[in-house]
Amino acid sequence: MTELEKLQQRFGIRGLARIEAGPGGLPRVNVTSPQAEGSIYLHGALVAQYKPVGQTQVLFTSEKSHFSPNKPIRGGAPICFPWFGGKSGDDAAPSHGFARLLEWQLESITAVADGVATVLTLNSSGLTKQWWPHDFEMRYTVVIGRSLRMQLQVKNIGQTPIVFEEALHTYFRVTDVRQVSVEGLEGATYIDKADQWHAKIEQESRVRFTGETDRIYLNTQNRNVLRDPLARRHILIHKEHTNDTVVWNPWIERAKAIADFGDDEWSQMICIESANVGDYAIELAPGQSHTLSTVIHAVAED
Ligand code: TA6
Repeated sequence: MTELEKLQQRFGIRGLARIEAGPGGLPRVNVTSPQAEGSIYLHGALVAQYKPVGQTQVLFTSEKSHFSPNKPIRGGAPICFPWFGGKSGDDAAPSHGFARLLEWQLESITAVADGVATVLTLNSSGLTKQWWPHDFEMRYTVVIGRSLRMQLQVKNIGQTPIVFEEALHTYFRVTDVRQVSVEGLEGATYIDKADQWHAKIEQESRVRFTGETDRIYLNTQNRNVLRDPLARRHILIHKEHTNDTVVWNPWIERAKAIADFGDDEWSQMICIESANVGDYAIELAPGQSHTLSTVIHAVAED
């Protein structure tokens, strides 16, 4: 029996959840529930697809994405941990940390009231300690149902405090990014990485996109609304225990420079990321835990 067959035998749920090989042979959990379908790769615990019944795909994954053990999948909801962006003082370290590069362990798949819950774990190891010399346990719960619920718990199982950054770097699929808007950011201070990292204050109740956008909105706990009028849909993004919201679109020139991103794909996506970065990085004493939570709810408009 292959490893995949063993996983299917142990965790598969007839008619609800199946473990199969995705592109590159990467194992993934395929969920088909009465309310929605979706897929989660063990590689990086990457939620790649989420599609409520009767609606179109909510998440974006690049046609050019790698599907290989030592590269991140481009799209879905990558987990950034234990740093966001580049690692300070270490140019050789992988962008956005190592959690999205490693294979997570499947702990359980269960039918729950609001869908199908998949739990994956990642614990510190000799490999992770090459990059980050701390002892931790991570537990990631993904519920695919009327909403997409993603909860990332980090526990400090070491003897000294740890400080880490984290984000669910979610790529939303949109009809045309030039026609969408994002609400819930008005009044927040943001770092504009596309404009020399200048600090600015968001003036718009509905943020629109007209060029490369790379912003870290600081100390904002608001619900966001992504409106996609051409898709006759809006998406509610609730978040708990996260203080920052990152909004990113590479636009035309940056898209061309990203090898695992199609030159024309920039118009089909927007990243709205629930994060704790910089001054809002998380500090845990030995034995302490923290859970970042994001709930995505797609609302079709008649
Ligand atoms: O979240 C926005 C960002 O930090 C951008 O600066 C850009 O680097 C993006 O993430 C993608 O990063 P990646 O390492 O996945 O190519």
